[in-house]
Order: sequence, then C-alpha cells, then structure tokens
Amino acid sequence: SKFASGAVFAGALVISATATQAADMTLRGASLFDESHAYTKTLMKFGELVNKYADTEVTFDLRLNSELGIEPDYVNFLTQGVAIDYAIIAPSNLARFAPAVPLMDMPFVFRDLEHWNAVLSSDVLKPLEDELLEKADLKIIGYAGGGTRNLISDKQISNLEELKGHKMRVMGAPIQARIFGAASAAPSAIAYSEVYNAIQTGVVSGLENEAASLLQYKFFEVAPHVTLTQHSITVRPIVFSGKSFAKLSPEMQAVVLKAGKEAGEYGRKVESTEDGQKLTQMKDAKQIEVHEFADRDKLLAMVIPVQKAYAEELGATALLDAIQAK
Ligand code: X1X
Repeated sequence: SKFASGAVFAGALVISATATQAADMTLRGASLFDESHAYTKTLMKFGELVNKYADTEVTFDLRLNSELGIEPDYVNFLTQGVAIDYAIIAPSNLARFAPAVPLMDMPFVFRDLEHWNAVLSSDVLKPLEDELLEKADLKIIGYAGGGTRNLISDKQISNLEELKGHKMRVMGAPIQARIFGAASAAPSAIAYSEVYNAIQTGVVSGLENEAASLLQYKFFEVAPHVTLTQHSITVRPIVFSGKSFAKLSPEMQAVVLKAGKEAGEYGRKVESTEDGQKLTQMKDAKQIEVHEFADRDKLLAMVIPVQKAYAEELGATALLDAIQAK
C-alpha cells in the first residue's frame, strides 16, 4: 500500500538540556507526500525558517509519504499532543472537532485565486481559528495551498447530465457530501488512503483533487479523465499542536508563529505556480484527458443555497458574508 497504517509512538516534542549546553529540541511533523509536492515543501520551509529565526538549533523530524498515516490520524495525534507536533490538515478533516472550520474549503467558496489570496492574507478566518483552538487545542500558524481541485473520473464528464448520479469520493466533512449531492452527483466519504482501490474495484467512479496529488498518487491509472469544474482552491492550514506549543519558551513560540506564516505564504506561491504545470505535464504525457465543464454557472446556482443553509445552521452567516466580501 502507498499508505502506512498510522503507527503510534509517544513523545513528539523532545527537549533535552545539560548544565553545560543549551537545550536541543526536536519537532516532529508528518506529510502525506514526498519532497516534490508543495505540501511537503511548505513543511520543509517551516523547519528552515524556524532555524533561521531561532537562537538555538531545532532538529526537524518530518515523516513523509503517509508514514504516520493520513490527515485524520494527524488530527488525533496533534490534539492529544502525541507522536507529532505539526502537520498540514485540510479544513474538511477538522470537521469532527470544529464543525465550522470546513467553511474554509467549502467547494465554490472562492471566486478565483485573487479572492482566495485576499482571504488567506487577511484575518477574516480568525473566528474559525479560535473555534479550533478552543475545541481541539490546535493552533493554525499559517496557510499554504493554491492547487485547484477538479473532478477526476474513470469516464468523461463534460456537463451536468453526465455528472448526474456520478459516484465520487469526497472528504469526510458533511458539507462536502451536501455540496456534491446538490450538484446532482452521488458522493460518499472514503478515507484518502482507500480511494485508489475504491475506484479500481468500482466502489466509486472518481474523486476530486488537485493536480499535484493526482500526479503523486497516480489516480490517473484508474481515473484518467479530469473535468475542469475548478470548484475549490486548496486551503492548507499549517497546524501546530496546542500541547506542544505550550511547552515552548515565549521566544520560540514567536519564532514558530513567524515561520508558520511565512512558510504558508511560500507554499501558496509554489503550489499555485506548479498547479497548471503539473496538469500540463500529465496531459502531455497522455496520463490524463482534460475536459471543460459546460454548466459551471448552473452548478453554482445549485450549490449556493446549500452553502448558505450550512453557514446558517452553524451560526456563521456573518462569517460567510465576510469571506465573500473580501
Ligand atoms: O482529498 C483528500 O483527502 C486529500 O486531498 C489532497 O491530496 C490534499 O489536499 C490533502 O490535504 C487531503 O485533503
């Protein structure tokens, strides 16, 4: 399997000191991908920046390629303060702890890259960050992302008629299934590590994802059609365990916050630049066939009432309005 089964081991943040030497510190992180993915590049940049700004040397032990499981595993580790200190977690994978956080990656919430950047560079998401800290003891220290999420399927989908009843995997947050259900597809929540097999065995006919992740996990081997629904621009919060953060000195906390913010900005530049290049690379290599989607405006009209209802249920209408006003 391309994915490990979420090995658990205790003791993430390790600080040791002797009378004669300053404290050594090790911070452990986890990534779904290898070094070629902007996801991992962001986390590596975070480590570099911490060492640039800190007075003492910090050792970064970043476990790649899902060695420590997938994002829902990372959430459990971080909230308990075991195994890892930091990771990237898709907002939809935080739904279990903080139901409003998936507003951040709700399909069709951003108009375009400029809107997405304006939101992530502002403090408009602060109420969601506060909710996450309060309910799960998780601290968002920066925002990376920037890949555009499209449909990836084992058959061609070019319009609403072809989307109708399409069995597709979605992330675990209820809002994801509601949006794609309203768009007339037949969504089901399946763990990311199971998606390739689920398509291969016909449980579903596809998923939705960014170019970099499609390339890395070779979903095109079982689902070679990409439909440019451009329904999401990926938001990748860099999340630090509140338990690990509390163990840091005030100086080191300031360094972590500064490095997290800057690593997020760096990750946004990298991923938004690489996204189109990776799509073209797969197209040129004939790994994928790319299709326009004829009815995007109709799709938008179908999902907007669901977005509004979701925000209202969570008491987050003002927040959704503030995001849209950016
Ligand atoms: O769909 C998923 O579960 C995953 O998709 C991507 O590859 C990543 O953005 C990751 O964060 C996760 O959300």
